[in-house]
Amino acid sequence: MIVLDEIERKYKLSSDNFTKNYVAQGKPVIISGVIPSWNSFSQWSLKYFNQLSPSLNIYAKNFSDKEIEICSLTMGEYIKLIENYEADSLNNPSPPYCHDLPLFSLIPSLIEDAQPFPLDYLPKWYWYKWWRYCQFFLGCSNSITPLHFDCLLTNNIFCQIVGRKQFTILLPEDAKYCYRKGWRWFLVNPENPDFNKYPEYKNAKPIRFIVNPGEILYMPPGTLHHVRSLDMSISFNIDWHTRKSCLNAIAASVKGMPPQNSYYNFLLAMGLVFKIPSSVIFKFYKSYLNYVS
Ligand SMILES: O=C(O)CCC(=O)C(=O)O
Ligand SMILES: [Fe+2]
Repeated sequence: MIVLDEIERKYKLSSDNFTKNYVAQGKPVIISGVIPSWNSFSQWSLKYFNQLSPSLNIYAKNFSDKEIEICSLTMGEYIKLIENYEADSLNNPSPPYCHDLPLFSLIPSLIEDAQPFPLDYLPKWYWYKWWRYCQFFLGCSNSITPLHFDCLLTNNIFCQIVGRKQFTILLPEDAKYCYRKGWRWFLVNPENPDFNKYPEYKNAKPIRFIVNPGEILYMPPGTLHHVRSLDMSISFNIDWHTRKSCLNAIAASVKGMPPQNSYYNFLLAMGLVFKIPSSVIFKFYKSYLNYVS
């Protein structure tokens, strides 16, 4: 049974409250009242990105049952595909999904549009050039990210700037009912579960809600999520560890985490646990941001 809207919503949550009642408890929450004061909230659109950087080379993904296919194109070409699809979705193919793009590093003028970023939600280690850890998601309505968890078992602060997204999430303890494929993907489609093929999914407790423009979603490590864009959408996230989540993630190396992921978690532990500054660690971590696991 799907539980609708079984997620807490808080207005301008303080960092103490966030840390004590959500991060420490492994509890998701939607936070409003932060993004609406950012320039991005009133200014970002695909047209705006196109004006800033029409010839920027980007990549986009097609998710199929078997694999993730990656294509490369320019921002200008991509935006044209989206505009055509949004204008007439019957006669234009669904564009690929621009997923996990480090756009703050590619177009640095966007950084000032996401201020004041709530840095006090994050460990201090991330404060220096925090935006380098962010990944963008640009896509047309009906873009879908299939069910998965974030591969380093990080916390996720997900910022929805333009358009709405429907999330179906499951807490980590329900992973065993969702038919895992590899390390991070799951075979069940929570929007239309095939109970004949995946009978155990009947035991799972999916939670479904909409994240509106201007809202932040916090997901604890290991939260399974399936995401559907309800509109043309612009979002970005920051995946981050606490000392505790980082050590838990390293412990997961013996539970099938791919060695490359363990390497990135080891780097983050060097920072969060052994206090090596992020200016040193980032050089080695950077390749993670183009890594499709
Ligand atoms: O917005 C999406 O489509 C996917 C988001 C996601 O998977 C994430 O932030 O980890
Ligand atoms: Fe994710």
